[in-house]
Amino acid sequence: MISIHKSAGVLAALLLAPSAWAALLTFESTGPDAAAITPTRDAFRSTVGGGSIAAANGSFGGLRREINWDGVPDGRTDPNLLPADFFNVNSPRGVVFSTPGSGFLVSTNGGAANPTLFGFPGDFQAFSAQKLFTAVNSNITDVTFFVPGTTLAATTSAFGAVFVDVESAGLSRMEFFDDSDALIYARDVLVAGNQGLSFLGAVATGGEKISRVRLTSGLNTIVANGLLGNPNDDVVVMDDFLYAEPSRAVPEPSALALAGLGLVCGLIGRRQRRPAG
Ligand SMILES: [Ca+2]
Ligand SMILES: [Ca+2]
Ligand SMILES: [Ca+2]
Repeated sequence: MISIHKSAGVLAALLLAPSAWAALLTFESTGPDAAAITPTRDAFRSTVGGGSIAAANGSFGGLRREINWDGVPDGRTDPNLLPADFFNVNSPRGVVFSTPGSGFLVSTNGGAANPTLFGFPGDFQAFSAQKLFTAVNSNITDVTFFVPGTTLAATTSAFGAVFVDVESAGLSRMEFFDDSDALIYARDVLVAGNQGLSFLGAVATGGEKISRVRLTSGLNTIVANGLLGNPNDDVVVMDDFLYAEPSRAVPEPSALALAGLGLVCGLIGRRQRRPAG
């Protein structure tokens, strides 16, 4: 099942003047294997800048980034926690994670052709072989954006992710917040069935700036390898993250107009002196 369409964020419409944001273009699909969602992933890639082979730090032509977790070294994979800032420090890609839980885990391949991902042999498969990602002791992962390798706050214009083993409707979702922390997009992840894969991505088409992405992955939690937070609810983990290149949050044009010409020139000068990310 594949669909691409415009989706207004209904909740945000209740909170914001409709003119504050227009619409975001949704890319979503689900199915039993990687082939089922790859066309949608590819359409999302094309819309956000294209490319299929990553350069250093998951960069595609300076237009977008990806994280597939597969290159995370053994010392930072299950049972060891992944540092929240790994993808802005160790491999600078402009994202830092946070969670109400106790950290993050990347699964290990353990040298096996078909590793038992997170210790659950019948639940997960990789979209990109072999590693997956999850929060620990929580179903919430927040993603915030930085100019890659710096502490300068940034925003993105698009984000997408692969979800693994979504079996219950309404429990897994993706939400975007702007730099005022206002909700500008929310959508549930499509159900894939046991061990299936789901892709959900959205692209801002009206200049919306995404400052934070909240990923809710099921209702269960992974406490440790092979150990769930409760025996009953849907456990969901994630694979590839894809997003437009984070760029520095800058004042609105109207604010710039109020500033002196000298200040504007100063900003441009500083921007030009910063090395390319
Ligand atoms: Ca399952
Ligand atoms: Ca992977
Ligand atoms: Ca599940």
